[in-house]
Amino acid sequence: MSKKSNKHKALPIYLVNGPNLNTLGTREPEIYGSTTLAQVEAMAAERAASHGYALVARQSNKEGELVDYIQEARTHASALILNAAAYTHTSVAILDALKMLAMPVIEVHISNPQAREDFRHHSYVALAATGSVTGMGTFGYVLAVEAAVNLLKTRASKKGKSQ
Ligand code: CA2
Repeated sequence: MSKKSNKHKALPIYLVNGPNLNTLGTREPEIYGSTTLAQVEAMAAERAASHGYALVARQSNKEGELVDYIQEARTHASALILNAAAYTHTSVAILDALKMLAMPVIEVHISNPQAREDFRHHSYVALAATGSVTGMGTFGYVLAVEAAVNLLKTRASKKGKSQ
């Protein structure tokens, strides 16, 4: 009979994308590039795996469903990477859900919202995020994985020192 390993397995990194990002790579390539969401998720999963983390990818066009995914992350994830898309600029519900998380939260935007229309300059997500990656194109998701892993390592070593 095979013995079960007691070795602690890290919870996955959650990658959550908001409205319209399911059509990534198919329109406005001058702003958002030509990489599809499936390719973005694969790139992020590959980078997470290189650090020993699984990646769970979710996308929804519905605000309430995004809140559900954030709540799911609370118990099932070690870190959250979030591009809330247009809800970034409008959703107090997403902000309230994010405030319940005690883990690294990385806000991602493919474009640089600060260089665009005024209504994109305010981010509710930023009020609860650990940090943001913006304006780096879809490679920003890979940078976000690096940032999440780095924060997790720093938190783990701080925890180890205090024990
Ligand atoms: O730059 C980003 O990643 C954004 O979160 C994208 C949102 C926009 O409302 C934010 O201000 C910045 C828009 C996503 C729309 O999805 C598209 C998908 C494919 C092509 C064009 C838009």
